[in-house]
Amino acid sequence: MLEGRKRQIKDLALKLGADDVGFAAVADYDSPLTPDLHSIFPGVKSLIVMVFREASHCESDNMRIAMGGRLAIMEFMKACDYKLTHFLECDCQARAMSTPMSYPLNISPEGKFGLIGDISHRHAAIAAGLGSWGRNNLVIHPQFGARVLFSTILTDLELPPDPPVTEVACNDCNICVDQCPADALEEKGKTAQMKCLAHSQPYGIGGTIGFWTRFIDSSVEEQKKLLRSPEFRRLNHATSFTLQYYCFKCYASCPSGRLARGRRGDGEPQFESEK
Ligand code: B12
Ligand code: SF4
Ligand code: SF4
Repeated sequence: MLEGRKRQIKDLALKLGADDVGFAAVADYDSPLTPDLHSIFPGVKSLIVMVFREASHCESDNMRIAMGGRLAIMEFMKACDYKLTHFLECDCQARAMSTPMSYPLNISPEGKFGLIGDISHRHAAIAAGLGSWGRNNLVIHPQFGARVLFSTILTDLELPPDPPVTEVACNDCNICVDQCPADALEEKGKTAQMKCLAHSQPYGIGGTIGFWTRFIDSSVEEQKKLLRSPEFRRLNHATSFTLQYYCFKCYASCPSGRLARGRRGDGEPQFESEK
């Protein structure tokens, strides 16, 4: 009965367009820095994690192309989240909650000003048997590699969990570390978040605070110039369209999954060297 439900949910997620889906019991979600899931959803029993592969726009040096593609996948992921929660509530008589794939974030001090999500999709993906940690601190899917995004749905349905991935997909080639323009991956197992942030989101909150601080300290003539500067235009653009990433290097340069085609189970080799 429970296996049948799980099969139905999995089929729907794949039919909607997810590249893979995994299931975890709430007890297996082990993310020390993020809130207890019961504080979000009392009675939560299972996590359903969907995987979405990102296409090659993330390799482009043109950040409007890279970010435009990211915005498209994010929109699509949100629609899949909506449809799956709707199915769980209407067809399975369960309670279900979708969770933000990245934003909104808790921007108060206890959320480290937006550096800690209300749920960690990487830890959810690990619990749901969808990958292993890479040197880039991203979760690498056994078939599709690091270039995947995750979304997580919480439900009070008890669903049989998937076994964890035991093989490590990262081959320690160090490409991600060498490619990081901010030297944010020097320490194994820890991203230097502020270094990454300054580089990957120069027109985020840090850039905005920096701009307005300089603005306040400037003369009226300098202020007029600042308001016409490319910097202000970029800040305004970023605010209008949501946060913009200016770096995808550790994600796009990772060779894992580069050759994978199709959906899970097709058995494609993971690394170029395995071909
Ligand atoms: C805040 C945030 C950021 C912050 C902070 C990142 C961070 N290191 O935590 C900044 C802005 C720096 C950032 C950058 C990026 N992000 Co981001 N980010 C998030 C967000 C919203 C919350 C993450 C969070 O809560 N972190 C705090 C806690 C959970 O992390 P932690 O417990 O300290 O665990 C860290 C380490 O301890 C380590 N770790 C934990 N256990 C273990 C065990 C082993 C063996 C190892 C090696 C490491 C390890 O992993 C974590 C990484 O630092 C998530 C979405 C979400 N809600 O999950 C996306 C998310 C993590 N980001 C993502 C991506 C893709 C990126 C970027 C590539 C940017 C881009 N252009 O897309 C970079 C990659 C940076 C990097 N290499 O670490 C994806 C990752 C997908 C994947 N395949 O893993 C996510 C999951 C979004 C999504 N919905 O898919 N991000
Ligand atoms: S997103 Fe860019 S700056 Fe941040 S860790 Fe990855 S390569 Fe470094
Ligand atoms: S680029 Fe190499 S070292 Fe970095 S995560 Fe990918 S396989 Fe591992």
